[in-house]
Amino acid sequence: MNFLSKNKTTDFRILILGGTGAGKSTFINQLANYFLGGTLDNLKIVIPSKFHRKVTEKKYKNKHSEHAIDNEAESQTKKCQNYTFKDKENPSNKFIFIDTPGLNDTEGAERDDINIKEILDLIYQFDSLSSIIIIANGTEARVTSSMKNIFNRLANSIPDVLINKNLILVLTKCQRAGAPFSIENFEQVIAKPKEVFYMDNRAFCTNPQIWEEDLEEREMIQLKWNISNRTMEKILESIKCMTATSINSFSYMKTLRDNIKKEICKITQNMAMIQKIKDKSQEVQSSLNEIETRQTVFETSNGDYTTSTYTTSIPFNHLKEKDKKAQFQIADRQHKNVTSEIENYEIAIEKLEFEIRSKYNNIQKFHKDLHSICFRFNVIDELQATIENLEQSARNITNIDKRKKAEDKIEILKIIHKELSN
Ligand SMILES: Nc1nc2c(ncn2[C@@H]2O[C@H](COP(=O)(O)OP(=O)(O)OP(=O)(O)O)[C@@H](O)[C@H]2O)c(=O)[nH]1
Ligand SMILES: [Mg+2]
Repeated sequence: MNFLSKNKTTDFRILILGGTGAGKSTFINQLANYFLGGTLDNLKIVIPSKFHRKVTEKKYKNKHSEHAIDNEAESQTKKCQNYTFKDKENPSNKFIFIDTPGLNDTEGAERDDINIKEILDLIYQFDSLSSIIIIANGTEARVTSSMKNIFNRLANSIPDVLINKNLILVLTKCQRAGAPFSIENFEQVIAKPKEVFYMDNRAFCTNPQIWEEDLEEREMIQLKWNISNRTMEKILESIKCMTATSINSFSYMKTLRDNIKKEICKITQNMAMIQKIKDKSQEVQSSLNEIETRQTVFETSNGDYTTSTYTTSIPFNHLKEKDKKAQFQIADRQHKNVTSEIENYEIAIEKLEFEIRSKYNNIQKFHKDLHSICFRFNVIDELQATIENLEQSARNITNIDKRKKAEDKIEILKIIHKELSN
């Protein structure tokens, strides 16, 4: 079933997501065999793995970013990578699958942040995205925390329309009958997929020496191979039926997100500036107290200055009358200068506070706009996550000054978080 006019060329861009080791890269190998006419005796390898260490297709050589092929605990795919295949029915159409690194792996949260950023930077470069395929291990009953983690963090940056209408779930390492994976749980925790497919891409995951020699084993692998190919065909049909979501909504989301970031950054700067001004103002205030004390008032017959009972380190009573008057005038001048300095500080603080108010209003407005495109987006949760990350990093800073600076920033962000939560 071809829903597209033969004359029109279309690029289908499909983002593959999933936890570490779910089978994303293996899925792409299976896909490559579907497109390139691979067979069990002539496997096409575009991404190397434990049993197939060499890429057989010239076009895909040096493309992959697999590392530590023998270490299953570590994410093997290190970078996002596009794999482009021509549509069998209409070769001017292209399917561009994007393999991504698995998140929440043994390399820690910072690595995940880099991966999330990389995935987002990549999709923001496209003009449209046709589908998101989530690959999950069908033998696991529930959505893993890594899956939840990836999805929640990415879904904040993906328009609802793409998740509601163009999400495909592929369960690997299993077959439809008896797969323990709970779709209900997936729908509750992640989202309702448009379609669910099952496959066991075992040809890439077992030692070929064994099934080459063992007839029964080979029959079983062949059967799974055929099912995988038919499933691929259905997946591609499903993708073709999906309307691509224009990247305009992505770039608009990105603009709004960047705007929020800028406003938070400006508020942070203004708050830091206010603190500095307050410190300075306090210093000046204490010098004002000192001047006021010194501005001890003299009373004279002509009444242009008055006397006080106060005595300072300057022994006023021993000064000549004209010197007393000079002292008074110096103190008086200083008093005026310092008072106006304090007033200027107050004006500056007021101006900065006014700016902060308007930044908070802007954030609310951007947040509302973002929320209408992506209901999962929540600036408060994101800020909370940023604060937690910063707190974790701050704990590892050994330099006292740098640590204090980081802690001050965290305090400011906490204030912003509180303000936005109200
Ligand atoms: N039996 C079986 N094993 C699979 C299947 N898909 C993947 N595997 C195995 O699962 C492990 C991980 O597969 P990958 O394809 O590298 O997983 P990935 O999602 O790309 O992992 P990262 O790149 O590390 O995030 C490998 O040992 C594969 O051989 C499948 O459908 N059936
Ligand atoms: Mg991989």
